[in-house]
Amino acid sequence: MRVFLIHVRDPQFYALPATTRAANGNIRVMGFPPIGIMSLSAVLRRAGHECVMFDQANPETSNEVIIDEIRRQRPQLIGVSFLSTTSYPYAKLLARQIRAADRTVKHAFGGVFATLNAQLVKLQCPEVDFVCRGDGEQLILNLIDRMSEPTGIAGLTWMKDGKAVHNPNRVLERDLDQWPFPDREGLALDFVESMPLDVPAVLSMERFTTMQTSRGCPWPCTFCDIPIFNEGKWRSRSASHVVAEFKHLEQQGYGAVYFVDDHFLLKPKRIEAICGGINAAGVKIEWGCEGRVDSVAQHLFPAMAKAHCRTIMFGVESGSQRVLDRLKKEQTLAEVEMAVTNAKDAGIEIVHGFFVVGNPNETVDDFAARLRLDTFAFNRLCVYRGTPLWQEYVKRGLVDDASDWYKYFKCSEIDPTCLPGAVINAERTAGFRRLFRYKVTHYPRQTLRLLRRFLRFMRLRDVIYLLVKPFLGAQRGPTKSELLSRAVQHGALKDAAAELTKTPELLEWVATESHSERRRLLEDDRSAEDGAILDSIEPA
Ligand code: B12
Ligand code: SF4
Repeated sequence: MRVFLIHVRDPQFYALPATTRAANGNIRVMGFPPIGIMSLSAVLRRAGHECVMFDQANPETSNEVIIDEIRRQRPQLIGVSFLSTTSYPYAKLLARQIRAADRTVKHAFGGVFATLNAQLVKLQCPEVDFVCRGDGEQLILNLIDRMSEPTGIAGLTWMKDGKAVHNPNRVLERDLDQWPFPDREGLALDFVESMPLDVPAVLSMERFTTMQTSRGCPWPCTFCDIPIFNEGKWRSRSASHVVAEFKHLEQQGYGAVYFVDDHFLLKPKRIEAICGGINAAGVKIEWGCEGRVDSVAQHLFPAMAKAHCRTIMFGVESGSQRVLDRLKKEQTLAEVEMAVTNAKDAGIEIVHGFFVVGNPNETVDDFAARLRLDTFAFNRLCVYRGTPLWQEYVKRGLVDDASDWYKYFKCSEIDPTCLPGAVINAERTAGFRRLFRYKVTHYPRQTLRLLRRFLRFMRLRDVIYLLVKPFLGAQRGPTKSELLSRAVQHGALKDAAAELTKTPELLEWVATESHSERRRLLEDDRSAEDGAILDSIEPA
């Protein structure tokens, strides 16, 4: 079967480098590759299907170009993938155009937002035949086999006789090694990971790609929807499978890899085996990952550095223990300082901190400046449906689940317990100023080394932009995608939507599942250090 897979992107996250063509003729894009559709394409090709991918990060794949290709190549299935609430409006507009161009082609949505809001999305987008929930690899194969009668396909939401049918969830697949490596060669794009991304991850001008070595995170942070998407579970590929992909990538000419895992630093033995495998294979690719500051794998930071890990990103979130507790982050400020220090002492070149500002009950302080972080990002806390925070706001009457489900909000815009937006922006700018001053005076050598790395891999103009960007002042008013999100109103659907908004029971179930998953993981990978945190995961 001929299948089209389209990644709908949020335009603010991508840019083109000065020379937009690579030596092989590919367009070069600064950004992350669409690993979701690349994973599906690899599975489809292995099963003998023909698959054509489009990534809208590529400026040459506008909706019009895709529609022309649909008319020309007549695929039987079109899979549209988008990550989040912010790209839903764009996916919706594309879906309408596709349906207008071809009345018969089957059309499916997938990704995190579609999964968490499947029935509502199906209701609001009649032009989409199927909403696919959760992992897509086996699901898309099943769908192709039984497209005209999808009754028994787990994980599918579809329409039968005018009624939305919500097939049961799929049983979460733990064997991730069964899937082929993502199809990175099926798109004529070369990605580079550098400015002007908000998060300069591995920071290199080498050919860049992402890899997913594990899925999910069993923690309860109130603002995050990873736990609900993964039903509170953490699943991983084996170390040997990951190392084999590293070898494959090196052969393909990649020089930098970033793991999109939600929590890479979870299982020490697996990390040790991955690092040992990379070294044994002589792979020189530089890589980066994300993890929690309370990781029990910190003794492995030196081994990671030796295996060319250049970047570790931590979810620091806040310098106030009160705020961390309020966000149910289950981490202490001492753990933050310890993790950052351990990573720097181990020789990790870029240690990055994600912060959220505009939290409920927040005050401002200088914690960020005291940390030995190299780079940092301060994002305004936003609330998305599917998170415990959204549910709290529903209870407090700050959002209406039935009419707001496809929107997202900056917390400070709707929650009176947050500092006002203007104060947050002023504080953020002042905070950056203090941070730069502190870095230059307390860690001059570390700052200089980082600057040298910037200048080695980025154009001077981009480096200057990176440095002055925080002081340019916050953008006023809602962003384009916020406006679009709010413009796709369907008042008539509100009552039907109210029937379908049943997140609370689901959230309680996910919390229980997360808890037992953490126990399972500890028992699975028990080591001296693991024992120390067994007590800390008892429910409060
Ligand atoms: C990498 C990443 C990014 C990259 C994306 C780059 C890219 N080209 O993909 C960047 C940095 C750009 C980014 C930006 C943002 N992100 Co982001 N991001 C992620 C992250 C960490 C990993 C995504 C990923 O690559 N997963 C790996 C692939 C293999 O999985 P996948 O895409 O889900 O695909 C699988 C299934 O979903 C399914 N599937 C997907 N599509 C389809 C289609 C069909 C037809 C089928 C059958 C199946 C299917 O099959 C795939 C294989 O199993 C996720 C967290 C997460 N774990 O998902 C957050 C996440 C998706 N991001 C999130 C957010 C909020 C954002 C931003 C809005 C942040 C901001 N403040 O601006 C922006 C918006 C970006 C946008 N809309 O395009 C939230 C979404 C929450 C929500 N409900 O909206 C997440 C869940 C993080 C979180 N903690 O909450 N992000
Ligand atoms: S630790 Fe990170 S990925 Fe895990 S639930 Fe919290 S914010 Fe989400």
